[in-house]
Amino acid sequence: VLMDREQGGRATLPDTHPLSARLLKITADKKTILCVSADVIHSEELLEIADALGPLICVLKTHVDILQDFTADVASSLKGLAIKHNFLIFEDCKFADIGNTIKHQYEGSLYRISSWAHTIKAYALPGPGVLQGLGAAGKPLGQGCLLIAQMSSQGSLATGDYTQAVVKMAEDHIYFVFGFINVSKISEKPGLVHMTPGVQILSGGDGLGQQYSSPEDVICTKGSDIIIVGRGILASSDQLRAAEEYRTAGWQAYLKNSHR
Ligand code: S5P
Repeated sequence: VLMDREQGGRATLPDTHPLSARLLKITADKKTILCVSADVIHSEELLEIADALGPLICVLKTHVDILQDFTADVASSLKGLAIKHNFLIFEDCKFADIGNTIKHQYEGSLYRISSWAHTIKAYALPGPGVLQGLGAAGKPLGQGCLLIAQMSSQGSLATGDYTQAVVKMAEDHIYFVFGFINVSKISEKPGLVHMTPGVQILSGGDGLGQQYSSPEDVICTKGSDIIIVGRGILASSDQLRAAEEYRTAGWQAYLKNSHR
């Protein structure tokens, strides 16, 4: 299994983005395919979650634009925690504009996202200029980008031909794009990582359009690589125990899938 992920497999292929390679190595070393989505509004809580759940995750997903009290110190603390616990930081700001505007949004503003987030995600809708804009700022820093190819929400318009066009855009820009936000596996390129939100152990929704699938369904049936879990963990009275439950469920699904 580890051979498949790290040595003989995906991580070492010549056109695998260094961030894919790093992420696949982290999953193998820490035995976790869990990305926690830390959607909280206070920085202190964000840092507490990053420190407490850090050992159990491969990626920490943030939404800095929902924090009420973001400062540059929060970003440097997050960076420190990512090194301490060996995870990647994924800032989930929505980039969907012309290249020039999103370049400013990415490297500037209060947040200076390109200086601390290993990855961000972008919509392909505006065309490849999105990747030129983001790449101009992020590539020299070694950062990468995920493209949103499908969404977990009910009635999403990101389906069919649109999804196929996103896959093509990703495959044409593997110097910067290293994976997808997706519902199911959509590319056969081994260097591209598939990350799926809308994951809870119990299926259902949130009444606002979110739809949940189980870790087993996401990994074994839909063929994704990484599970992104927010409220399944955050809303628990014991977040550490819940995170361990999702780590185990995800890892068991991964093992089951890779032994097929
Ligand atoms: O299609 C998507 C894409 C994303 S990035 N569906 C999603 O739910 N997300 C994000 O994943 C969403 O913004 C939130 O941060 C997280 C899911 O949170 P949960 O609490 O529903 O697990």
